[in-house]
Amino acid sequence: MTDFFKGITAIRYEGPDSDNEFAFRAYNPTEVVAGKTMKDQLRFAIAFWHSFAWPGGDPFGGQTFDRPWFGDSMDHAKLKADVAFEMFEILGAPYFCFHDADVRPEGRDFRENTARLREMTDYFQKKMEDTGVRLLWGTANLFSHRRFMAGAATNPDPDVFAFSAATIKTCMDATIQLGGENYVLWGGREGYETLLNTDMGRERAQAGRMLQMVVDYKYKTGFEGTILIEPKPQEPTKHQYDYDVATVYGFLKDFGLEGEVKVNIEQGHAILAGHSFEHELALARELGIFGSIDMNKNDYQSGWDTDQFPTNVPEMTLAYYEVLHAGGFKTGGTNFDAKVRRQSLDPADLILAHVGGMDACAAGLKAAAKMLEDGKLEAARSQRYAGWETAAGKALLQSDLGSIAAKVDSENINPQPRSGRQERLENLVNRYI
Ligand code: XUL
Ligand code: CO
Repeated sequence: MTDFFKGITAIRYEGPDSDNEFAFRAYNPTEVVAGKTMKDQLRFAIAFWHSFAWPGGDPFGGQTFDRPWFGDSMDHAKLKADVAFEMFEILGAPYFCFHDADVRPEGRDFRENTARLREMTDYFQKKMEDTGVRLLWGTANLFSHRRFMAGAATNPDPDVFAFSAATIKTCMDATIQLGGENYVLWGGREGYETLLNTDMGRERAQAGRMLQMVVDYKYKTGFEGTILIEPKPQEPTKHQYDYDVATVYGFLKDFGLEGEVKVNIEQGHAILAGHSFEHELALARELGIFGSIDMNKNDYQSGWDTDQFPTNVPEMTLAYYEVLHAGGFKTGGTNFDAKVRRQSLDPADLILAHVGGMDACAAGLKAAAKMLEDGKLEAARSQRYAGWETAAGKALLQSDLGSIAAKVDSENINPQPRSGRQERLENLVNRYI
């Protein structure tokens, strides 16, 4: 045991009336909601990078956190892992997620990076066996080091493509060794700053080829998890090739991979793309590529990726409504890709940020389940489209412009506008929260 979280004991469910800051009010892991326990519905995961690797910097200042594991040695990396697993246990979090660069110090070259990642993977494996905590997904950090400044797969330099492919292989190997349920590819710097120096067609083709290699390696190794792409519109590059769910689907179709790869949708990225989170979730469901979620919220005024913990229950309700609507998570889950603010220095801040996030998600899930079970929202939606269920409505889609014109003329079809009832539906949703 380290003494980082000294005095903080395991967080338990105490119900909505509890006055204890260190207790869950909504998240009751064993309570059944929509046919499964909340633990199995929500499948919470802790993001290693934000909670343990991020130093607290912003564009105007550097490190604010003073963590005993900040340093470049393998001993520091192991202390970081020790503290992380202590936090997973305090929170009762069933999963975690990591990038290679979060868990091992940067080496001199690929060989040293790989040796260090292997050593840390073995260290993690032992901890996972001891605690029962599992890996939701692994991924490669192909964006922080300066070698990736012009992209990884989309880099103009083939050596960077090679280094990236080799690194992805090692991260997939680590994910497989740890029984990971998914492997994630977030585009990082796969995009461009200016067309003046960019061959967009070539870069997209390189990214498509890299993705095909990832899928091939999945089959070669027998990895049973899901390959996920995480869309994001800007930040770091001005034009990202994986802008949003629709763009990723077009990309997958282009390279024939729409049956092989799904999406990990992040709330903050949806907002940056000018969408609501539920729009992205619903579209992924309709396209058959819904996989997993990164759960945070973005500030609605500041316009960059602030990665804050979710606290807004009405937003969570609409999000988990879409998750339930999609049939719930299969290999996916709820990964807190969220960081405490740079002034939140205390170990307790780290714990309580997650407690609040888990409670907000749980409250949203419960409201969403009530809404789905009650069926009023779906009934209203069905009623709005009822005309398409009639024989005439169905026949229309099999017809052609000439026949339709003749029919509209002969039957004097003269549509009368009907209310969309938006406010009534918004009022209805609030009744479940
Ligand atoms: C970046 C982001 C990443 C991915 C994993 O905005 O969300 O942390 O989730 O690389
Ligand atoms: Co993310």
